[in-house]
Amino acid sequence: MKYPRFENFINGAFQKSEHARFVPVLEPATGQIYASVPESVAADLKLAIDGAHAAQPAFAKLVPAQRARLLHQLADVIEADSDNLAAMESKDCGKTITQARQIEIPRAAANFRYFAAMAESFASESHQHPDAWNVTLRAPLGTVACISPWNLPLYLLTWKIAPALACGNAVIAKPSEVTPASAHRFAQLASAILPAGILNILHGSGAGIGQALVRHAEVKAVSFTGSTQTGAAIAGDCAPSFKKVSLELGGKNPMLIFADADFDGAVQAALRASFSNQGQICLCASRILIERTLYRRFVDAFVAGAMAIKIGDPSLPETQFGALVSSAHLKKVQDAIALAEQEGGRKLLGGARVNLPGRCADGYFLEPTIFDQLPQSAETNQQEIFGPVVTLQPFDNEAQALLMANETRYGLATSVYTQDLGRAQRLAQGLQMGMVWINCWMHRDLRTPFGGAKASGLGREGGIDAMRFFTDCKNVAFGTLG
Ligand code: TXE
Repeated sequence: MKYPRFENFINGAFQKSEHARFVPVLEPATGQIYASVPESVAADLKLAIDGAHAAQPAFAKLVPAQRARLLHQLADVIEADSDNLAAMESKDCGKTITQARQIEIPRAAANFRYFAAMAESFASESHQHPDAWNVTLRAPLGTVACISPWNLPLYLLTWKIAPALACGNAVIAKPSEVTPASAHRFAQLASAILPAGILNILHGSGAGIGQALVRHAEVKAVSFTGSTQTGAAIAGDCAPSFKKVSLELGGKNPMLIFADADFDGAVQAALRASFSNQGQICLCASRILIERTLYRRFVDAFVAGAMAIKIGDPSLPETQFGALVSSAHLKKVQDAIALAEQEGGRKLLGGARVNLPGRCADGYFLEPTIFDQLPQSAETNQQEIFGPVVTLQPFDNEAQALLMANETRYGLATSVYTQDLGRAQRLAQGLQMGMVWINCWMHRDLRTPFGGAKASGLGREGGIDAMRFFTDCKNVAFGTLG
């Protein structure tokens, strides 16, 4: 059987990668192959680098309003194609069509709208001094790499591409080889808008074309979202040439629920935070810490809420919980569940693969899974699982909650549920995280810095931080004469 091929998009055209092998792309909800992508090789990279290098100077010379216009056009075509893109994303990732349609594809368009506005409003600083007048110039870097993962494919790809283009760079993007469909479609849509060479999309594995891209001397910066382990390897590959690198990595995010919290609101937030996108969002909460006086009541409500989540065919609008992204990832999460049992955890819900009838019979479905009675030191409470597996732990007071929240190597995000403003302020200062939400979860405002502390990353993206990352600055001091 012949499957559609998601060819590379290089220098304004879809290019057949003559030397490449093709690797299969599977639909997680069915386990069936439905497309293939090239395992790109050095010749493909050279073509992309040459095209980007030739096109970028003219792109950098566009006035901000012209670049903003192009970014708005990219948002327009995503919006016009949103039903199709959402269906593709759902099929490619196993995510629910509702999540793709209501959250991810609109957000991909919003990324371009926001950074279109940034392109026009990004201002240089000037510092006056009696002896000199300082002006900080910011220039695009040239050619940059955007490497994105499989959990929110178009949402995260555009989160990187949009600021890179807003600043006047040429982009070589490498989407995850597991979920290449929406990047391919986006290239089709962008081909009529962007000058040739300004956006290149290379498909293939991280170890192959991903590493070659990161190491290439002409690539001036790497923006990466993915695992902590891969982030460390990329940082190492960037170091010899002092390449700029931005790393958005894994997490083991706690949610802290105090006895004075709005109970129903906290339970609903904990359910969304634990099981949205089958727990495959870096911002998902995977450790729920609950004040002991509330513990039993919370456990009952949380387990009941999780039991009511509707697992099913992701393409159906009523489905709330779809498939995991791949059989390899399903196995990884199943191994983590087995480990939690070996570590003495009490399984309160789930843990088993789900066998759906009909077309999804071979899909990678797993029940929402809840454990408690695991010590803080257990691997299950320390290592990122990145699936629908959450642990519950009681705490006795604020100091203990803070200690437990901070006691992993990660530091991405946390949520605190309390009505006590003083406590919220103390915790916001004490939590070693890149992002703290008080009485909310995953509130994302594109103007705010996004990223993690400790092993959760390096640098921040979003807002002005992204514009600073994708530009180089030079300070010019004009001495005051006479
Ligand atoms: O991620 P990788 P994987 C976590 C999650 C998951 C684990 C592994 O725990 O189970 O990572 O997932 C490319 N040079 N997250 O294997 O390896 C790769 O091709 C250049 C958290 O998918 O980090 C893909 O495009 N590129 C996360 C991207 O990097 C390389 C989201 C991510 O792959 C490369 C996803 C290399 N040496 C997984 N190696 C989050 N923070 O949201 C790989 N790649």
